[in-house]
Amino acid sequence: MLQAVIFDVDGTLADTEHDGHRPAFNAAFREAGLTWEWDTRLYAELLAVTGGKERIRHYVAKYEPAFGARADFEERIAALHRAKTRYFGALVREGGLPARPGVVRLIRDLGEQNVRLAIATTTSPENVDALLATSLHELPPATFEVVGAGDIVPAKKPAPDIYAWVLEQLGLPASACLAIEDSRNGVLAARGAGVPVVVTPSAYTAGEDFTGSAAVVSDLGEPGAPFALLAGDAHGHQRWVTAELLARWHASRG
Ligand code: XBP
Ligand code: MG
Repeated sequence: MLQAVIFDVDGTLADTEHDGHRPAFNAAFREAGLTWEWDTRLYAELLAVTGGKERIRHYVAKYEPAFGARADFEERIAALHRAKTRYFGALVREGGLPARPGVVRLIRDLGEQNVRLAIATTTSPENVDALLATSLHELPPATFEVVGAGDIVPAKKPAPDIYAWVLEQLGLPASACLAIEDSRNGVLAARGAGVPVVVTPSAYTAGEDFTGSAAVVSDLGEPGAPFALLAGDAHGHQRWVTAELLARWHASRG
């Protein structure tokens, strides 16, 4: 039986990367006097690495090796990331990152069906708080019983560690849970921990390989704005994701 649903944040609860994280990184670089500019094409490539500090380190290793050789490199990364988190929070509070279609409706439905709710994300806890307070303000406080975020585990997605941590906090086996993710890295993390997963691809992840997922839908859908089924079986259900449809996908996982 489905006892808990574990949500990813970036790309899943809201489309945060293009108009949120990416400009926040660029603003932090400018503030530090750096001329680095992550455009859409470059950011799509850099998203292969999850976690902001990890993403900056990866960029430096590939494109700015001289910066990586500085003695104060790790402190500079930490400072850049602190600034980036500050800019991201400000962008979220400006209100430009709405919840994706169906997110609020589905979370309410799951709560009414007494399905437990959790978060498993690589993003920083401050970013989760900012999104919950703005884009998801319609949800009551403490909607998510467990929030696994940021550096709480050292190895970020696609490693399964954040899912393993959340399962431990929930006190549930992986087989009692279902994850909702938007990326291949997220699918690999959930499946690596044994958690079945449904995918709602986002702008940057559309076209990725979601092998191993129970279903892929364009978004969670709303009555009047149905999802497109991209992989899997809708089991004759109406084309918006409900607690009932998640339970069907959970029961039919391979
Ligand atoms: C999301 C991410 C995050 C954000 C940046 O991946 O990769 O790292 O882009 O967040 P997922 P921080 O949705 O798979 O969890 O800068 O706070 O690390
Ligand atoms: Mg994601």
